[in-house]
Amino acid sequence: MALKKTLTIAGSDTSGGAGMQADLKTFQEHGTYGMVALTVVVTMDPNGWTHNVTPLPTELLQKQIDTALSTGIDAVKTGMLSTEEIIRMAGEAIAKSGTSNVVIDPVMVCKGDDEVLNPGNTDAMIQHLLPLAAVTTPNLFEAGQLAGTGTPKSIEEMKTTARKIHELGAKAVVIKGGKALATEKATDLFFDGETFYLLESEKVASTYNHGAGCTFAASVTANLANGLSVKEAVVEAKEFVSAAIAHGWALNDYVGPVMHGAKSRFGAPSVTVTEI
Ligand code: PXL
Repeated sequence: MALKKTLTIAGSDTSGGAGMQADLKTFQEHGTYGMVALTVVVTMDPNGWTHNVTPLPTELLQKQIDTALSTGIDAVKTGMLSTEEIIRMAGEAIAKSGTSNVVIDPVMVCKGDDEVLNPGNTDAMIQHLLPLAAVTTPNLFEAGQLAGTGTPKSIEEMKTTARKIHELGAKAVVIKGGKALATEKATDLFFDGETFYLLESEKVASTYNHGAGCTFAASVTANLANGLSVKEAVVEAKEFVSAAIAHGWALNDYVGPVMHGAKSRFGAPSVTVTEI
């Protein structure tokens, strides 16, 4: 039986919760065939868990991209890209792939580290990636950086920000407010270019949510590969990641990854979708 082929162009989170590890686990859970073109390897200092980002040679990234694209892919997502050159290469790869199932997760920082990887990356993502995006999935900080508006703090500000990101070329935008907004529910905003929707689930007390962003975007990617509409894809992704967060766990004293396989094992919390 042929499976839908999903590619992530992303970094390796050696601790296994985020990055391409999250993507592959999530692709698997959605019944798609996962492939990786690896950009960087993130390692952690065992004493204190400071992140170190080691880039791979760009020729090696190109070889991986060529390998994966030669199989013919059904959907692609981007994660941590780290330099302007890599962002440009990712854009070229996506254009060459011929698929319109493109999810751009505009990763700018790792959780816990608030240093933006490289300030020039934001402009490069705007130039090379957003115009190709079927969906882009920024968190509040990333959305504010892309739109040039500063971090949105309310649903109204998220709507303005989403509209700006749509004008930059992304066909649809999900701004992940999650539990960070001062709302009762964990709230994300979905804009399909015409209509705004609130996606809401119960807030979860757990702080073990490492990898949630990657897991959400990878779910959307797999869902698009499987033929869901963009709206269906993001709603299921919110269910999938809500279950994963609800069952987050402590890997060690420093990091608590989400449980990528939670939805199939335990079911998912309900998500409400409201047009606003
Ligand atoms: O969650 C953002 C992220 C993306 N990709 C890689 C990471 C992280 C954060 O740790 O390590 C490879």
